[in-house]
Order: sequence, then C-alpha cells, then structure tokens
Amino acid sequence: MKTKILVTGACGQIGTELVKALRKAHGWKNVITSDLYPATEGMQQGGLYLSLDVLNKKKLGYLVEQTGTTQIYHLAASLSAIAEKNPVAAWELNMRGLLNVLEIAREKNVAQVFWPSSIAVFGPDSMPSVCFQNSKADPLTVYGISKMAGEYWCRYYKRNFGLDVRSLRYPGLVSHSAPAGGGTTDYAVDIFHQAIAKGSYTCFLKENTCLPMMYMPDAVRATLELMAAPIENLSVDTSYNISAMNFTPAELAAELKKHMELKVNYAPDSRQQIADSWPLSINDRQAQQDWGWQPHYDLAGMVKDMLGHLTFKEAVWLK
Ligand code: NAD
Ligand code: AKB
Repeated sequence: MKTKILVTGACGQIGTELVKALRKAHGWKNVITSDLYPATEGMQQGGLYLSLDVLNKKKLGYLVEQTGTTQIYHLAASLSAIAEKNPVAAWELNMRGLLNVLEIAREKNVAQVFWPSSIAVFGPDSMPSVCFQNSKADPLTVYGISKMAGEYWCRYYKRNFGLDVRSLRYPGLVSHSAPAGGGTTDYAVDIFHQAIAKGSYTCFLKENTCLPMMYMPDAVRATLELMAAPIENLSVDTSYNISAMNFTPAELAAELKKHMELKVNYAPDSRQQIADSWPLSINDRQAQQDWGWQPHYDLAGMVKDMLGHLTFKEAVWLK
C-alpha cells in the first residue's frame, strides 16, 4: 500500500521540522500538511496544504477519504502554559481533537497514527528525580491530564480496534525553524533569539530549574524510527519515554556564554509552578531496547548547532 500522510497542526514547532523529514522520506506528494490557517500559495510551495480544524470531524473524515490517507501525524494541541490560561478549551482541543483522529482512523481504515505525549504526564508523586517508563503518572496541569488520558485512549483504540497508534513522551524541544508554541520549556528556544538580537534575556523560570530537554533533529528522528519499527518489537502501548539531556536555564546560559556575550536575568512567572511539577530526568531504557533509540545531541552539541543555524539566518557575528 502506498503511504499517504496527513499531518495536523503542521505549522507548529514540531510540524515545521517533521514535515521536512517526512517529505524527504516519503516524497513531497505523499505528505499533506494541515493547520488552522487558511491555505495560501506560499503554503503550497513544498507540497499540498489544507486548512483543517481538528475539531471538525466531518471535514477531517472527508479529507482522509479524499486524499487516501494511510498515516496521520496528529500534532494539533494546546501546550502547557497556554492550556493553563484556558483549561476547558485546552481539554476540548487536546481530547476532542485526538478522539476525532482516532475515530476517523478507525472508520476509514487508516493504517498508522502518531500522537505525541509529553513528560507532563509525570508529577510530584511520579518519582523524586528520574521518571521510568512505568513510573506513576501524576499530572498537575490540564495539559498533563490531557496527555495522560490521551495515552490511555491510544491504548484503548489499539487493544479494542487493532489501530496501530504510536506515541512518544517528548521532553521540552529546542529548535530554530519555528517559535515554540506556548509551553513551559519555551525559554530554551527564546533565549537563543534574544541572545542573538539583544545580548540579554529575562528567563521566566528560576536559574536552577532542571528539566528534560531534546534537540529537534533527535525528536524528529525518534518519531521516524518509532513509526518504522516492527510492531512486534513494541512492548509499550501507551507512550514511550525518550531522553537526551537535562539542563537548567543557568547551564544553558553558561553554554551560550562560551560563544557570545550574554546577560541573563531571572523573573519566574506562573510557568515556574508547572516546571516544578515536572521530572528532572527521564529513563528511556525501554525505547532503547525495543527500537534502538539513542540521542545524538548533548547540550554543547545542540547549542553549537542552534547558533550555527540562527546566526547564518540572522548574519550575526560570533566571538
Ligand atoms: P505548537 O503549538 O507549536 O503547534 C501546534 C499547532 O497546532 C499550531 O500550528 C496551531 O495552529 C495548530 N492548532 C491549534 N489548534 C488547532 C485546531 N483546532 N486544528 C488544527 N490545528 C490546530 O506545538 P508543537 O510544539 O508543534 O507540539 C505538537 C505536539 O507535540 C503537541 O501535541 C504537543 O503537546 C506535543 N509536544 C510538544 C513538545 C515541545 O516541546 N514542542 C513537547 C512535548 C510534546
Ligand atoms: C511544554 O512545555 O508544554 C512542552 C512539553 C514539555 O510538553 N514543551
């Protein structure tokens, strides 16, 4: 069967990078992107783009049928910080959106679905420092609750309808192609842009707040590797822990200062409370065992690569 991929929420931080990789792997004609925005000529440049609200199940079903979609990558969601500002709307988007995708996939015989979960499923009662694959979920945010429930919905569709749904618990992701979309880990993206533009940054988390993080090329590769893994190798039917690095804002700032002048102030806001409820690190042994997961980037490698891309774009002189 020919692969035909539909990506929802494709204009966001992950979609911007994942779509490029999917198009490289499967051909640009076979990857259809969609998001809330109206279709423009510019958007069609790399391949077909369709305007799609994932809450519109009828249109989702119509598009899946008309395009002969065989895989859905469902990225549309509200991230942690934005979700806390309007919990009911975030629940509706994150849950109804996922259920629409799962139902349409079942009804239209879509072969595979990818749906991202997050380290936000963990919380104070999970583990004091390291969260293992089967550590207790204990989300304090509406975002984390929606990810936890989503994981169990994915498992339900897998067990009851045989739907091949695969999922990763992404850590905070750092990337240079698109802005971060309203999460608690966004500081680790913003700091690069402010450092280059102004040489200073005011961080909304405390300097010693350690969180699990990952560079986008690793996250994209993990996604492709999981989706290509033989199904019989996959022992986790909720969502896989994956890990790459753990760092604090102060450690990220110190790494940046090896390359440039930078002054960082700390003015924690409501996002601090969210970060304080998340794990310090993640154990991903199951992903390593089942489908060979290994990250390529550590903090130093990520900072160097990010600055290379951003300074190329913004033509800024580096020390
Ligand atoms: P993002 O906010 O950057 O992008 C989400 C996209 O969804 C946006 O382009 C937005 O316009 C679109 N969208 C919003 N409502 C929609 C709707 N009703 N219909 C269709 N599209 C809609 O998010 P992201 O960082 O790309 O994250 C994608 C997924 O990965 C989410 O499920 C998120 O929870 C998960 N995730 C992200 C991170 C991270 O650090 N970026 C970490 C863990 C998990
Ligand atoms: C967020 O901060 O909301 C995301 C995530 C870790 O899920 N980056």
